[in-house]
Amino acid sequence: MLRASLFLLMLGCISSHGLLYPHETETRQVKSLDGLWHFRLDEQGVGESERWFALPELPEPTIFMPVPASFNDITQNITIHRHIGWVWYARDVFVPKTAGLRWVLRFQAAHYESRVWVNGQSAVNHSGGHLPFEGDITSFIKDSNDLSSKVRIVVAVNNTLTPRTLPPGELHIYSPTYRELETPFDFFNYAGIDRSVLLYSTSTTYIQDITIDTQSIDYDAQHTATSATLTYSVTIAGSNSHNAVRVIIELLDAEGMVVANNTDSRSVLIVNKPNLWQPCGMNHTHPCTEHSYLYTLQVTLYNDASTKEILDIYRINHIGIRTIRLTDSKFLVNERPFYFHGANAHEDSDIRGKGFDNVILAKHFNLYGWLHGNAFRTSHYPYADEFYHMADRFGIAIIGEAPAVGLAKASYFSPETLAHHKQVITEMISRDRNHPSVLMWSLANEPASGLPEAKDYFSAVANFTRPLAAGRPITYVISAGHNSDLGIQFFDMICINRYFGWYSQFGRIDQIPDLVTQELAAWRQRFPTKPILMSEYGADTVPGLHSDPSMMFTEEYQKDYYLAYHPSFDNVSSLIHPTTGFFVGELPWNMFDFATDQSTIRVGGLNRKGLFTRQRQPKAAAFIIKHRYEQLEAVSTSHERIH
Ligand code: BDP
Repeated sequence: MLRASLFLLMLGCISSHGLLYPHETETRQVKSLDGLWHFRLDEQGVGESERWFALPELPEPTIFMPVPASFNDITQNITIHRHIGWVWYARDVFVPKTAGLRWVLRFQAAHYESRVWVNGQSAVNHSGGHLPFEGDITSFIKDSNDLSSKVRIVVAVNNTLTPRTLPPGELHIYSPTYRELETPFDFFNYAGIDRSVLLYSTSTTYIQDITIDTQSIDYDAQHTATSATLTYSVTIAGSNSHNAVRVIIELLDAEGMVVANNTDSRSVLIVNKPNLWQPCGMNHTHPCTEHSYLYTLQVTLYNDASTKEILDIYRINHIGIRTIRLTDSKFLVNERPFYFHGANAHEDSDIRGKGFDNVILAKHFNLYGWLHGNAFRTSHYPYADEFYHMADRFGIAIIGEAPAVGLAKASYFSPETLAHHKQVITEMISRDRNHPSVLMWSLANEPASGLPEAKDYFSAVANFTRPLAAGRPITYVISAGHNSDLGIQFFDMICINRYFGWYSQFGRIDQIPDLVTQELAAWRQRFPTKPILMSEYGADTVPGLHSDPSMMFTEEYQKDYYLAYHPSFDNVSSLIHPTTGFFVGELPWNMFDFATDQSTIRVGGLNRKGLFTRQRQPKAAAFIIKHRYEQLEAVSTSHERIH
């Protein structure tokens, strides 16, 4: 209860409502606005002063631009590829004006600064590249008897990053024709409307937000779950929300049978003999090609106690009953040790850039199934919602990461950045907290955490996030040394990225085992009560390049590199050594090759540390990792209750 009320208190300060996924139901229509939009660059940055948002058409030259997609790689035009600044999108749509309905225009994400006009009037603005935003556009919709009832949507998006954005960046203007955006992170700054645009309707009194958590699970002596207690809260908003509305909350099992219900907007649901959500790829759970057990939460809003007139229905079809608990040395899911073995990823693919695509989504999960990979970090920003829906279904664990990558300088740890960091953490948790697959929040990647400024900054980030964390441990991912990091003391887990034999000890596979062993031992010594995860390790590999003995960049080197790390992991694994181990997982960098800025270390503008190419074909090391994960799945875990 204390946690819930703190959560509401925080929401009072920073608005994050309206992040429920736009599902279609009996009372809600969803209209996709994906497709080809009119598009143009605004190289002089004059669009707003020239009021392009109010014109019947964008001024020429325009081209067709697919939505969703990053705009950078769609054409052969290098100016579009490397454009920094404003771009404009426009399209028309017909929306029926219907009494009692509100229409909401929803952007699943646009990178980075967005301004949206509807019929020439400002409708919504947003700052941040990886989370949804929306605006109620009902007042802009004309009567359908009016033959000019079309709705014109114009969007301006600016990809310029600054020392105050997340991720940060710095624009250098060297001459009128030479501008560069310095990006202190290792992926291409793809931009545009890179996730779907939706129009959805709700009644004017509507379900605005739902939170649900597993509070506890009871077990019998065989560790079979006998009952579970879920806490939930439903927020109602709109015209009639303060009057006599009635809400019915029902939990449906996979067959659609109601297994628990309640009529309070904030209370508990008790489920007898629950089927637990399990992460895949453990000896006691299912393979990553099969599904976890999911319930559906159905919330029905009636206009009064007589329950005659339904105002709104909303369903969350990915409710998983499970608990998470950390001990000094283990990551427990449903009170049994969980071991993260998957690979990090990026939202990145040919032509689309960071553009969301169901083809890439389905392939992503098929390849994790093939690899026996049971986890990924949403490095280095929150991914499209659909990734979380799929992860819930397959039981793939997600470490949800905030877009705070590249906090590389003292000046970036500013009060303005901290305020924005809190905003994106609030938006991320509000959007993702109901997904059982999200097992941990990572609040930054490789910040300069050895700088004195980092200490207070991360203390503030941890204090802010802890009451919102919805039962998940919090962490950030560390590149600093075990004796220099100043911030992780405030967090729950140690996640380290290490590149022995790649960014140091070039070509010296033989040096890797001792260095990894020493590194893990040193962190353990400093933080004896925090489990440790290897959150990145990897080597660039050009597919088809071979050598024996293995040399850097060859497929053989990538294989040898991974094989050299694993014995040191196994020596301290919490799975293999239940009483002495403290190491809870390994995430290679990266699952797929991905685009970066051009540089001398990025052949063809790609980071080539993928186990798979950018086209999703395996390199030799993918088979090494697959074999290892098959073996890890065979390690059985104790079902004794662990204290
Ligand atoms: C790590 C970063 C990751 C990079 C990787 C690399 O967390 O974003 O892509 O190094 O250099 O330090 O491959």
